[in-house]
Amino acid sequence: MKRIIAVLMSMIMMFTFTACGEDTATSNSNQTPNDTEEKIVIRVGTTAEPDGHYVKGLEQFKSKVEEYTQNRVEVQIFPSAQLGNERDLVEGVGLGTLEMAISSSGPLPNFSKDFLLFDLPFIITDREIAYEVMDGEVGQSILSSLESSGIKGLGFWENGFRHISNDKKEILVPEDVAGMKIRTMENPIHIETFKLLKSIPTPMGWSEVFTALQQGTIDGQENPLIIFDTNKLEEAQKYISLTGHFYSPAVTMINKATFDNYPEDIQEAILRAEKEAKEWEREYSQSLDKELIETIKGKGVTISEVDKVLWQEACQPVYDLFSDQINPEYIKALTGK
Ligand code: EAX
Repeated sequence: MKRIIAVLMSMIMMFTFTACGEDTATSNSNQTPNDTEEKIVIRVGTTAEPDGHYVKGLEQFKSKVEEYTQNRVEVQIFPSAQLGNERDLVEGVGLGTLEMAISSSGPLPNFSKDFLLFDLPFIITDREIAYEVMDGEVGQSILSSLESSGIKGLGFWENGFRHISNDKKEILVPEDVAGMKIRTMENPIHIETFKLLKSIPTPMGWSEVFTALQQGTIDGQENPLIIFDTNKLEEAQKYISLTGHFYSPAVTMINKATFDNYPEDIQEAILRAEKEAKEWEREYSQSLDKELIETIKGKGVTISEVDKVLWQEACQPVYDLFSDQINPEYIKALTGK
């Protein structure tokens, strides 16, 4: 009897592995549907948490793509940096080992310098102007600069205005961050800006940040409130200053060769679903601003308003360090100057 059970168990194991293997094999190829109606699987990676704005937007994208393709496409969402940090995700999409990702624009200058535009401190203060520029010629030209890395940039979603948090003291004026170890994204302008503020910028992938905060190897970080809240940073950070020093777009992207291999009707369904999900995600992200301040205060965090003019003046010199790397037409589109 025992032998029969052992044989049955090994048969079940073999079947399970093979089925997953087939699924993985299909989802790794440059898929095109064929007569056997093989389902196209699109895996999307993100570092954000399941209850965050990226994943809620991706759930909109998933349901729309599956509806518009009559379920010939299945979208699988992998949150919480399961498939790696944002640089890894973008590299994977470029190599074609991952079909899609959504990433804050922060790491993207490592793939195209055009994205540095969005990292200039306080260059975006009005979302509507930002959306117009990102959805227009300038934004589309910046997205297409990813194609040399094998990536088709689909759209600019919203990460949001970034605020500084720390576990030492209330930060009100730029001088207050002097000497603090502040985690930044792996982005040259972010690093130089926090150096300018006489802090100690400490770039690292997102998945390492919570532990580094808990262990005290860094004193603070900077992110939109939704990222702070969905990553439970109140467990390691007691102060937030509403500096809004950077506005982060979040870019959705797909491996270009894989996308180009899809039949036209599936390409159109993906582009339509992404555009609609982008608009939904931007609305959702904006709607969170006020309620998150109350939610996070309710968790014992001190949230301080700051005089943004002081911060803007303190960060301004970083423009001179990078102006030769950023198309002046792009800066004019965002600032009018
Ligand atoms: O994209 O790394 C960061 O601080 C990003 O804002 C976060 O992963 C969401």
